[in-house]
Amino acid sequence: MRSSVPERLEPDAGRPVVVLTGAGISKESGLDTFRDLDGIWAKVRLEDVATYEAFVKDPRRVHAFYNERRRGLLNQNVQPNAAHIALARLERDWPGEVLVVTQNIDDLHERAGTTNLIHMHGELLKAECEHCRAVHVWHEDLGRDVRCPGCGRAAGLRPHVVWFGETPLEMERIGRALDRAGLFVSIGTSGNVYPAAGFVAETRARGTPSVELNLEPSEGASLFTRAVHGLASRVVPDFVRDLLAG
Ligand code: BJW
Repeated sequence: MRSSVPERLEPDAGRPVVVLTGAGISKESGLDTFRDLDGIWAKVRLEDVATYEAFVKDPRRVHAFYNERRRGLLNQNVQPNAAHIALARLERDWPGEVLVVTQNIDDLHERAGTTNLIHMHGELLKAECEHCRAVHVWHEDLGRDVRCPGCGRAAGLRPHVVWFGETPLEMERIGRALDRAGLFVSIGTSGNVYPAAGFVAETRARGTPSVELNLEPSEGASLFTRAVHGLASRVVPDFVRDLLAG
């Protein structure tokens, strides 16, 4: 059987494998993507829910948007799929470091068993207090009347997510990992949103091999060393199996 890992991609275990994931990896778990025809931005304008300005203008609307998505994520039918599970296996069985950098705010990578993980766009199951800056694990609906369990003040809690115009989380750690990476893998992301969309160009400039695993060619598809297009639940387990087989 033909390997899905081309020869040029066999990475040095002394350098990290950096995996970027996006909404496409969670689609088969029942969570919507953003820019597909049936995606979130087809139902709601991003300017109305995914900027700080929108939150200041209409906090009830923004809270309602994230409350609905939080309830959806906590639905028992939403579970990690074969792609999340394969990445957890890669971290467990690969002889070197595997770092998963996810743009997703769901917790499906953690639930699958991935531990070396950065949520660069935040986490839906956390809330941040604008008064005391504390971040709390949060599974309930948020609203203006809810008090921060840390400082006790109302009207300060917001979803712990990164909106347009805000700085993504842990960028220095991501930058250091990309500098050292022996392989960059991008899964289920359309390549529209920066800085994540620029990671492939950064690694390419250093001569680091890269692979895209996505349903269709992303915006940056031509920059990858190799691309495999198909459902994440199929192409990711195949890729991980072949990488581990050497
Ligand atoms: C499947 C599949 C299956 C489907 N199997 N695949 C001009 C130029 C450059 C940059 C800018 C610019 N103007 C403004 C900017 C900056 C801006 C930006 O990028 N804007 C663009 C729209 C141009 N970026 C920002 O503001 C960011 N901050 C920033 O840049 O700060 C400055 C800074 C940079 C660096 C260091 C320090 C400071 C913040 C971006 C915040 C993004 N936030 C959101 C919403 C919040 C979280 C949430 O509510 O969930 O994050 S937007 C939304 O898009 C969400 C996602 O994480 C993000 C990426 O989406 P993703 O994951 O790619 O999803 P889709 O739907 O686009 O793609 C899914 C893919 O899966 C598709 O290709 C499908 O085909 C595929 N797929 N099913 C495999 N089964």
